[in-house]
Parts: sequence; structure tokens; C-alpha cells
Amino acid sequence: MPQNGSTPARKHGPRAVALVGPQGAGKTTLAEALLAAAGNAARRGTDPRDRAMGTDARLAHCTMDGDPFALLDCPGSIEFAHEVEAALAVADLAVVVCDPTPARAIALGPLFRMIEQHGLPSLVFINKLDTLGDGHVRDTLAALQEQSRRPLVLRQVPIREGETITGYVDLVSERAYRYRRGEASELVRMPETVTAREQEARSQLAETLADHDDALMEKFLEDAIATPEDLYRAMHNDLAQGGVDAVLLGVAERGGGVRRLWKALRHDTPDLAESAARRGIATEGDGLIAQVFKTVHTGHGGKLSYARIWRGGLRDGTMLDGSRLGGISKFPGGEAEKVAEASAGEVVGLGRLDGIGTGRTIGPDKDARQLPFPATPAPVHALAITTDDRKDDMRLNAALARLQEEDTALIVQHDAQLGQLVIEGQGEIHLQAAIARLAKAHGVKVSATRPRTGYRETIRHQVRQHARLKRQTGGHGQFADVVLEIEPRERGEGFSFESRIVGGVVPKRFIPAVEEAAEEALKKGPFGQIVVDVAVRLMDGTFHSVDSSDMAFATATRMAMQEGLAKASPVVLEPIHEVSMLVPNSFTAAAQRLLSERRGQILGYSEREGWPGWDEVKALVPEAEIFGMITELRSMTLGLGTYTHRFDHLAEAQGAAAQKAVAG
Ligand SMILES: Nc1nc2c(ncn2[C@@H]2O[C@H](COP(=O)(O)OP(=O)(O)OP(=O)(O)O)[C@@H](O)[C@H]2O)c(=O)[nH]1
Ligand SMILES: [Mg+2]
Repeated sequence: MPQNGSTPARKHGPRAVALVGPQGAGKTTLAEALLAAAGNAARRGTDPRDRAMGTDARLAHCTMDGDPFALLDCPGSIEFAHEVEAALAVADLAVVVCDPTPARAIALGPLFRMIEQHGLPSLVFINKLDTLGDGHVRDTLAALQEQSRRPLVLRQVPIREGETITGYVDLVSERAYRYRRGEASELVRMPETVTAREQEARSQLAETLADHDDALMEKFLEDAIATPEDLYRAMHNDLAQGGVDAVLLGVAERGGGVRRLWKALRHDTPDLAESAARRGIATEGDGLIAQVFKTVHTGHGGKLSYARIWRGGLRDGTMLDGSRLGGISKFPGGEAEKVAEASAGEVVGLGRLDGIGTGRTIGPDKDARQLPFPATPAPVHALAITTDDRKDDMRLNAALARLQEEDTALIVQHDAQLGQLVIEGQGEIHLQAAIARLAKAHGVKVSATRPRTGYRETIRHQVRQHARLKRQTGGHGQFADVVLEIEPRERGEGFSFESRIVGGVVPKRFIPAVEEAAEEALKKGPFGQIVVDVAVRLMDGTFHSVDSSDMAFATATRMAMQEGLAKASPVVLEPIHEVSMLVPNSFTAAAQRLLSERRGQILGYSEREGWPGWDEVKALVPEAEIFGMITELRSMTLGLGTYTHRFDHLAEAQGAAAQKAVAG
């Protein structure tokens, strides 16, 4: 039997709700308002992090009318989308918070795609209704609908007095409410000015729901009036299946619409069993199944692994995957509190689970089936880092390893050839936040610079080069004489060496030293870069029975190589990457312009697969031009544009580019 009515008869277990949405939409404000409405003292303002831009998902627990909830307040910046996706992986429902400006709805496209990909039920909370002015919610709704594949159904219509929105009509119960700051809204008589709009919106709601609900459709066809119970039931079922998104309205800052949202959350958030079924997790049996979705090093508290318990329960001190659990934390109202045990459905912090990283499925069985977890996103920005104090060099690697445990999108690359340590990630803000955290939480201060480009050089002509070493120092001398042929090879063919010595003019035992020295000489060519794709042949030479040695032949070879390379028309090569830029198609021309300005050669564009209204622009772009491209792209595209890139080939650098390479 489906549950009817707005007051569910049964008790719910712990459920997890993720608050997601564009930067600054009011997610943190809404989370605080939800907590306050659930009886938690207002904490806002006491912690400076609350007012700052969100950079990671924050967990808070509360109980609303007897139903336990875990709220995950996610960051909005696109550079922390990996944090959002991790939260979505363990949530029962996503609340998409946005503002009412229709032009900004486009920012929700990538988020809706992410939620759809997870098959996660969601509802939309249009916040900041106080900023709507003389705009209309229906325009916001239409703009949002363009971005969402799921039908959006408006649950409320606003009541206005002049330009101010003072309350709303609930379309299911057809009751009108007036907002009261920080308090439950007051039930009022439905103003006549809103009745026509209310009727229209209510039939739209019923029609959309009927598309997914046979019983409701039948009533419709029989011209019967849909009761609130019919609508509640259809709404719940559709929402739980990700069939529709209910749209609610509010003013989080004043607590407006927050209790109405709570009602929807209590009624429509799927239970653990429904989410587990969606994710293919077997809930029968009682062995523990939990998944770590976030890791934080808390300093004195040690490592804390945030996990959703999908099945079973756990007690402090149990062995998990070979680690003894060192503390269970919950966060009532957002403040950490130690508990002795946790049960199915809960989202908790687990202390000191050594060797267990973000994404891991944990249980008593070490070989438990691993639940899928979002992959690390491809990096779009890179910075070279060096410690401010050389004494920290020894600790840097360990600190970076801990930081990487906390930040799944951070990639660390030791580039031995260019002698630099590079961190890669989701943009300037993400990497700067990582650097700040490295200093604050892990005690290592570093400075960041633009990474050096992997320039190379090669030669264009063949040369024959002779070199002779003849030195008399004190007792015995040094003697070696070589004739080398140095020749360009095809791109990517690398280095080759061959000896064409006949008649032992250079004894066999010295030849390996010649080969080694020839290869060594390629580490720094006439332009100071690594020389690639060169063939060296030892053609001729002479030796001295006493004064010749490996060292003498190596020195002579180096001399020949140095002189020879300089004469063989050396040329700088620059790395070229294939870039695939992804933008809403209103920005396709701008993306092409950006790529051209960065010396990109446009290869063409096509529709982005599975993303209606988006294009993919492909181009070959010099590596040296990619630095900072994401920042410019985002500022041109309302933060929406992104790209992937990979090394494609080395190409001869011309003019200014070559000079830049030489200047280092
Ligand atoms: N006018 C108005 N402003 C609001 C409302 N809700 C939040 N704000 C303001 O919007 C700004 C951003 O609010 P936050 O709650 O930090 O937004 P957020 O979505 O958590 O931001 P990120 O975590 O950085 O993505 C703050 O200045 C809030 O005071 C609202 O209902 N009306
Ligand atoms: Mg926030």
C-alpha cells in the first residue's frame, strides 16, 4: 500500500540529503535555516568558514519531528564538483538550490547531468525569492526546465504584495501561507489576486504527475478532481524514481519556505532501502557495508573518514578491513560529538582507519565488493610548487600524500626531466585552496609558479664532426679521437647509435663509452633543452695504447656532439596538445576564438555527446598556451566551459615561441 497524505504513518530511519547548486545560491544559508527550524541553535556567523565560499562538503545532523537526517552542505564552485559528486554518491536525495534569475539557470546544466547520471532523486529549491523583483517564477521555471531532463513541477506559487513576495500558496493542499522571519509561516486566506495563477499551476502539476501515474491519469480522463492525497502519492513515487523534480520556493536568509521544504524532505526523501536498491546494494543480511566518501586529517584528532552505512551497524573499536576503528563522530547541528555506535542509514565520521581511502567500501570482510565511486576528474590547471623553507623538503612528500588523501581531485607529478614538482587540479581556486591547506593543516608552506613547458630541440641537417682530445697532464696523458655522423631522425623515433668502426681504429672496449657520452650530450642542446630524435654514428677515430681511456673517449665524444649539434641547424620543438573544449553552444564561437588566440589550430566542432545544447570544439594547442586557459574560458562562459587535453606531438617552434623557450 502506498503511503497517503502529508503525514507519513511510519517512522523513517536516518536519511541523507545533499544540498547542491551554483556558487553563492544560498546552500549554507539554507542548511543553517534547516538546522534552526529543526531546533538547533543558530550557528551562522560564529564560524568564518560559513560566510566564505564553500570548498568542501560539510556534514550536519538533526532530527525533524522525530525523523533523523544528515545534511551535506556542498560547495558550489565548479572547481569543487568532485566534492559534490562524492556526496551525491551516498545521498538519498539532492536539493538543488538556485536563485530565481532565469539567465543564471544555464549554470545548472552540468549539475542536473551529474544528478541524472547518479539516478539520484532530487528537488529544486528556488532561493532568494526576495530578489525576484517584478520577475516571474514561471520564467525561472521555464529556464530551469531547459537545463533539466526531468520534468519540473512547481509545488508552490508566490504571493506578492507589490514587488515584495510575502508568502506562497501550496499547490497540493491549496493553502496560502505568509512568511514570518525565522518562524513557521502563518496560514492565511488565499488572496484573490493569486487564484487564477494557482489554478493554472495546479493543473500543470497534476498533468505532469499524471504522465507518470496511471491512477492519476485515469482520474484525469474521467474529469475527476485530483485530491491532495492523489497528488502526494504520485509526487512521492515520481520523485523517488527520479521521474520528476518538485520545485519549492523560499528565502533561506529569512527562513522563508524552509518548513515547507522540511515537509517535502520528510515526506519524499527515499529511505535507505530505496537508495540501496537504486545503487544495487543488497540490504538483506546483517554484515556491515559502508562507503567512505570523504577523508579529512584533523590534526590532533587524526584521520577522519566520512562514511555512509548502507547495511549493518558498527561500534567503536571494531576491526574494519584490518584497522581498529578509533572513534565514531556525529555532527548534531554541525558540531562534532563522539558516539559509541552507529546504525544503518547513518552518515558518520570514522576515526583512524589507516590505509582506507576515499571511495572504499568497508566491512568486516576485507574483500567485500567495492561499490562504484566517482572517478577523479581530469585536471584543467597546473602549478609548479617549491617549499618556502628548504628544510621542509623532506616533509613535503608526506604532507602532499596526506593532502591527496583528503582531496581526490589533486594530482601530484614529480617531473624529473624539468626538475619540478607539479600539482594539478580543477582550477586556480582549487589549487590555491590546496596550497593553503598544505600550510595550515599539514605544516608545509610552498610557493607556486607557472610550470615550465616541456620544450625539446632537434636538428634539421646531417653533419660529420671530428673531435680530438690530447692532453698531457703530469705523468700520463689523455688521448682520444672520434669522427661522428649526427643525423636527424623522424619525430618520436628517439636516439640511436651505431658503430661503423672497421679494423679496430677505435678498440671495441671504448665504444660503449662513446655511445653513453653521445646520449648524455643530448640532455642539453644548443638551446639548453633536451635534444630528441637524433642518430649518432661513430665513423672513424684513432687511439693511443697508453693514454686512451673510456674517459678520454667520452670527453672527445662530448666535444664532437656539442660542436656538431650546433652546426646541424638545431631547432626548438614545442609540445602540442590535443584539446577538447566543452561549452554550451552559445559559446562555441567564443571558444574557437579563445583557442585561436592561444595559437590553437581548430580541428572542428561537433555536438557534445549526450549533452543537448552543448558543443565540443577540438584543437591542437601548444602546451605553453594552456596555462591559465581554464580561468579565461570560465570567465567567458559563466563558469560552464571546460576542457580535457593530452599531449599529441612535438612541433617546430617558430618566432616568438622559440625565443620564449630559449629564454626559459
Ligand atoms: N537576498 C537573499 N540573499 C541570500 C538568501 N540566502 C542566502 N543569501 C545570501 O547569499 C550569499 C551566499 O550564501 P551562502 O549560503 O554562503 O551560499 P552557498 O550556496 O553556500 O555558497 P557556496 O558554498 O560558496 O557555493 C550570502 O551573502 C547570503 O547571505 C536569500 O534568501 N535572499
Ligand atoms: Mg556554502
